[in-house]
Amino acid sequence: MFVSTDIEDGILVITINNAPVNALGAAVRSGIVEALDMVERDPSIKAVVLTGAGKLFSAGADIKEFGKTLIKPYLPDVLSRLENSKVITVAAVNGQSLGGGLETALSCRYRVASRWAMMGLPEVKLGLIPGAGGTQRLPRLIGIKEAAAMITSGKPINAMKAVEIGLVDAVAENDVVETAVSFAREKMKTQERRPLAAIEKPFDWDPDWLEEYKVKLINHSRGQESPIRALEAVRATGELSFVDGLKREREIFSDCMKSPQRRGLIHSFFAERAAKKVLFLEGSLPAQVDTIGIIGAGTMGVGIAIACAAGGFKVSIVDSNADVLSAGINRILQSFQRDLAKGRITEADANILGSRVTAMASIDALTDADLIIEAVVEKMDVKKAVFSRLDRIAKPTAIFASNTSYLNIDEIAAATNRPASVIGMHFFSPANIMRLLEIIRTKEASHEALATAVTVGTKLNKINVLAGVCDGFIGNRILKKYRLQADYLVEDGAMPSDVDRVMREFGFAMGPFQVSDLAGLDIGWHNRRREDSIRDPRERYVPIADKLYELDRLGQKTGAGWYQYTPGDRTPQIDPVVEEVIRAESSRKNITRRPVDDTEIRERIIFAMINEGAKILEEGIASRALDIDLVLVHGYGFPAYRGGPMFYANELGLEKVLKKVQKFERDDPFAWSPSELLVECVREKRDVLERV
Ligand code: T1G
Repeated sequence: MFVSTDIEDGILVITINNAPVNALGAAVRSGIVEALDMVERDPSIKAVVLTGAGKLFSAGADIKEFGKTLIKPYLPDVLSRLENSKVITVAAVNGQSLGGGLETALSCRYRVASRWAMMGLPEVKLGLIPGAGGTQRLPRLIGIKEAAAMITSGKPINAMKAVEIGLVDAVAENDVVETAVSFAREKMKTQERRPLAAIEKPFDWDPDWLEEYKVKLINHSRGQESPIRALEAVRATGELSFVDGLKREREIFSDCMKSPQRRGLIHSFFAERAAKKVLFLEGSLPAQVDTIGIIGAGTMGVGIAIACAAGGFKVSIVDSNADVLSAGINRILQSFQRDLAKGRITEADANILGSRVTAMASIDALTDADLIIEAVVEKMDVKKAVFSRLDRIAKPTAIFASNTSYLNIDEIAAATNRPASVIGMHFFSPANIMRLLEIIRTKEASHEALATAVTVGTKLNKINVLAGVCDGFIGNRILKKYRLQADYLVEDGAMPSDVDRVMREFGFAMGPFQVSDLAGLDIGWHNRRREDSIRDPRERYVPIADKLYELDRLGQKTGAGWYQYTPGDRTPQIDPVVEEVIRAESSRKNITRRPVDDTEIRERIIFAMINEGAKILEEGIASRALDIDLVLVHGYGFPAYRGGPMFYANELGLEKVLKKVQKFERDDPFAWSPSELLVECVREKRDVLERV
């Protein structure tokens, strides 16, 4: 039974009951139609209350149906029936009401929400637009400005905001269904509201505003089409009748459904959920973690502390430098105050969060910690010293995690007497914002230790990705290949601004040289010096960045790096000095600079990422291709609508990718040795880059 009905004194209560998220699959749609047929047949029914079973109202259309032949009744037709019901209809929004779920609520004449209900139209995040009347009904209810913001951002709003803008009529203090039933009884006595379909156009219709909004949207969307297409559908509310507007919405929806961006974003959606299931850890019990110790009150330590406190843990943050520790604690408390000021948390929440964090001057105080995360300087000897000391003072059951972004954690584990309890938890800065967490599976790591890290990561609302030990794990290892190709392209004939532009057009927020100027050229310089002793002599080395570093051009923080900057303005400006350094370097290496077109820039960078990802997969550093996609999308700005490098390779065609890799290999055999897995997939005509 996917839809249950219950008649209470003339009120028909329809409950959507399709675990886990009340998705509006074919059976649910048929169930709603059968319930509405009851209204037609039974004159004793005077009103309808529609709600969801469990904690959600409905998560909308069944995403698993996408790309398959749709089964009748189609959702837009079901909702038209609901909207034109001859009795009053009230949605009792008992929880999250998203996509088609909110469109269903909009097709009811009234809406009553529970205090914790969230309402949104996240379709654009799936590469789609609302396809069951949302772009036509919502603007008619709350106006184009509020509606455009909800529809093009895909962000949900809470019940208080929903009341404020008129999306819901009341917020239930107690049981939302009971409140909705009483609300329906009241409305039965009065002249009921007209259906939204009967409203000619939004009350604040303003085509000029829409044009201005569209420009901002295009600048913000980084090549993602769905927000712009959704705005086209919103525009129809002022230019077309409701019926024609629905047709326009359906046309645009169908276009988006066919788009590669929809495939990429749906892949990203399901990949994120697949990451919650670490198959080899199923059945492994995590350790009980109440207190988390964090060593190092620098940027990473502070971010991790904020995330852990927000995740409900007691946090002991340690730094031997009193000034650093004091500054760190202040930054943590200021973060909670900022959330309070923005209305994200209450005063009570801020106090609770603050009370969870304790500052300590010495790691000797971490005797109660169940999990200890070190975020000290990226030097192996320092980390080893910290861990061997921890070994002596921590609980025998305590689990140790290093936040290192590239050091060998097997080596760190060997410095302790508990290697099975030593893992990596690589957070991404800012650690309280970035959702990605690389959990590093060391050789000796126990399943309990890994399961503990996954459980803690989940409580921190992180996207957990398991990675094996190698230089850079998954993300930084691929990033290194990305950076190398960017440097090679500049030495061959492109300019940094060409490479950055092509990467932005591909969908990255910034290109590699802009990123370098933001992070600081000193970061890259120290990384290269660390690698000097281990760099393979066959690796082509480009010293242009070193030359800029030696000129004290560290990027935005010094007003000049790969670009120059006007004080107070972060806009990168091409600098002739840099172009001169680049030309001199090419000449010193007897490289005859040549025109490098956009296709070569894009393919050399993206295919280098794909090839390295395939090697990471074949080596077992990542266990699934989707894990690599998640790391690049959530840690390195790879456009989600491309799905990630591995999904993108499948979309391009693996044979095409391999052919290009082999072409580039002729110029640089070391940089472009093809992944054996990629070769195998092409040989076996597999269309998905995956280990079998
Ligand atoms: N359809 C099918 N399965 C869904 C689903 C959906 N809409 N939403 C979630 N699931 C699955 C998910 O894959 C996972 O499955 C399980 O439910 C729990 O999900 C016509 C066309 C609702 C906030 O974009 O945002 O309506 O891995 O782990 O963390 O205009 O799920 O267990 O097998 O995410 O508690 C628009 C998407 C659809 C909402 C709950 N709606 N879902 O989060 O659980 S398009 C959305 C979410 C549409 C209309 C258009 C979240 C959630 P499994 P979960 P959660």
